[in-house]
Amino acid sequence: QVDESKEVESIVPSYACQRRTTLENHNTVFTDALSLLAENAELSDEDGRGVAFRRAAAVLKALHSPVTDLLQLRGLPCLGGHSLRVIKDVLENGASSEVECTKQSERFKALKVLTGIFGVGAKTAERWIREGIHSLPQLQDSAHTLNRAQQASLEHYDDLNQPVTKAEGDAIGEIVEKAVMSVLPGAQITLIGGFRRGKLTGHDVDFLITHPEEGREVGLMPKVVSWLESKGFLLYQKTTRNSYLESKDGPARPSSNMDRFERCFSIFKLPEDAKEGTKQTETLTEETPEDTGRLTTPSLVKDEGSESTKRANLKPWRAVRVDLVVSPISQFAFALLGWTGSKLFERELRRWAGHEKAMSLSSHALYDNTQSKYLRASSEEEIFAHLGLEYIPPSERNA
Ligand code: 8DG
Ligand code: MN
Ligand code: MN
Repeated sequence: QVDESKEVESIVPSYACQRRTTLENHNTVFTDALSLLAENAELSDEDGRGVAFRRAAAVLKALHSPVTDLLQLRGLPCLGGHSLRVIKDVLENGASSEVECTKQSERFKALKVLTGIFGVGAKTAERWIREGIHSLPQLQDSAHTLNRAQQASLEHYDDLNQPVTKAEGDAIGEIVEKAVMSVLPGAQITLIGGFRRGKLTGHDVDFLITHPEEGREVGLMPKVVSWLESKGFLLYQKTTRNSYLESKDGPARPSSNMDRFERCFSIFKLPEDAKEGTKQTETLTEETPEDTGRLTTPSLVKDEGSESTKRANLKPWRAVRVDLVVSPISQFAFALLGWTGSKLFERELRRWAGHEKAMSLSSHALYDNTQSKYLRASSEEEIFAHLGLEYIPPSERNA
């Protein structure tokens, strides 16, 4: 339905959930700059500014051609003065001085290194930085006791900060499938998160598990986790049980952003040979320049080592972050929509629901405040329809 002609760019709708955003981005030079400023804002506890930069970047991601002149941006939504200055700087000088400055700042570098530990948020990193801790060795030398998640993540820091490929995601999918099938035959597993949107790499792999018969999914997670643990596939896991049924506030109005499904944050131990099985169509190998080039994450090992030492040190497995979520079939469509992302797309869906439709959307339900009732849905299409939005498929939710 989207008209491909040039004029359409001047009527870009303002909510990201009204737009089709594929992975084909013609404006990476601008969106990378804006995303970095968004990240810096988020890491500095300035969420409002972070969202503003994310929205601006998302608008540029939705354009069908590269921006070459500021005039082309006239009439586009979500581009505030600050974002426009950044874009102007990039257009005129090839880079934004603010972005370059941020990238090089000790504070930003330290925030990145420390929040690279799963379980370390902006607030913790900030506290450590104030105490003079800027690097992983400094953290290890400090008297701080880390929690279990932080310890496990620090132990596998390099693995966890190396992007997960689709092939690795598929290999994990096979393991999860085996686990789920052996503890509850008939259960259904769906790949969610970035890989469902068609991304080629991600920071983790996300799965949603359900069963076509309501109630059969209850208590499933601990069994899946036991199976995985018994087979040696887990380096770390933390399961949180479903807190949805016992909560008093309405399901569409959770007390926090976190939803309340039974879920498991985990670190998988993915054997290299498990990856081979699903890799026929993949050409990426350990030797590709792209692969070695991204080994730039701060290393705990002080000696970087030669290429051959690195290869000799290659473990027969690697650590991968995996999120598992279990939902009852009655909430499946909401969980699927809520966990497919992107994060900005989700945020915009909820904002649209609240501000434009007087509805509350969560990963559990959709509540219509005008009619004072929950709106049921068994597919994502139905949820978009309830919200008065054109259906956007996962591959076009990459805002
Ligand atoms: P990536 O892993 O490929 O880098 O990106 P992603 O797959 O889009 O991001 P993600 O951090 O894995 O999150 C996937 C979706 O899950 C995202 O749209 C937000 C949603 N989500 C919830 N609840 C929670 C939660 O409690 N924590 C996180 N991290 N994500 C959540 O619905
Ligand atoms: Mn993910
Ligand atoms: Mn995730």
